[in-house]
Amino acid sequence: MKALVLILCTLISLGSLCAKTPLLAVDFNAQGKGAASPTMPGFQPFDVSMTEANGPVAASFSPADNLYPSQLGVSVTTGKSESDSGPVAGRLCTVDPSMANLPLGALYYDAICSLDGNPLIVSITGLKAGKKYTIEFFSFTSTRSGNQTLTDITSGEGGEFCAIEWVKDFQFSDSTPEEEFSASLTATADASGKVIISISNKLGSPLLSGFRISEN
Ligand SMILES: [Ca+2]
Repeated sequence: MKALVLILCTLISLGSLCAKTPLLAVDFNAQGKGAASPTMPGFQPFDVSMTEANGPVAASFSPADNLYPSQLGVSVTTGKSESDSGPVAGRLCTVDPSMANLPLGALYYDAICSLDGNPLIVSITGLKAGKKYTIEFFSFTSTRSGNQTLTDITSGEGGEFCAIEWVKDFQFSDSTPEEEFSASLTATADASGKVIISISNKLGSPLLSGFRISEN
């Protein structure tokens, strides 16, 4: 009986680990023409101008964990490194109305985009040095198909990677899984508490609708 209770407790604690509250969830919102989509509940807005801007564009956010002493910084640019100054902009994304059936469907109405076809470089600062994090990325637009690879380049070299692939005229239904247009990878923060992710798209310029980051 004791052993059974022990096993149950272990399973419950493992389950709660998996369901950890994200440290930060960001919804990129295109601002400037027409109406930007509402911010997905549970996410914080990162407003991006529809006008072309040289990166990095940056914003800071309060982490959902008071053990973090400072704000988390998020910056996005295009090129090969976080300090490159390629052009980025917010873009409204046309989505199938049935996408609203997805639990995170509201994320996909706009995105931050690379305008020159080079990879989007996303850096997140204010993390714990040497700590592992899981980052979930969300991307979709029905104006064009995408085949994106997301690579951890925190160390300066290509580390762990994941992929998001979509077809522009995909019809959504109640049974479309949430993870259909998302992918996640594990990244370890460097000595300064930073992770850097590179997003490339075989079918055109890469885009990112939003992301969530959680401690492992
Ligand atoms: Ca948005």
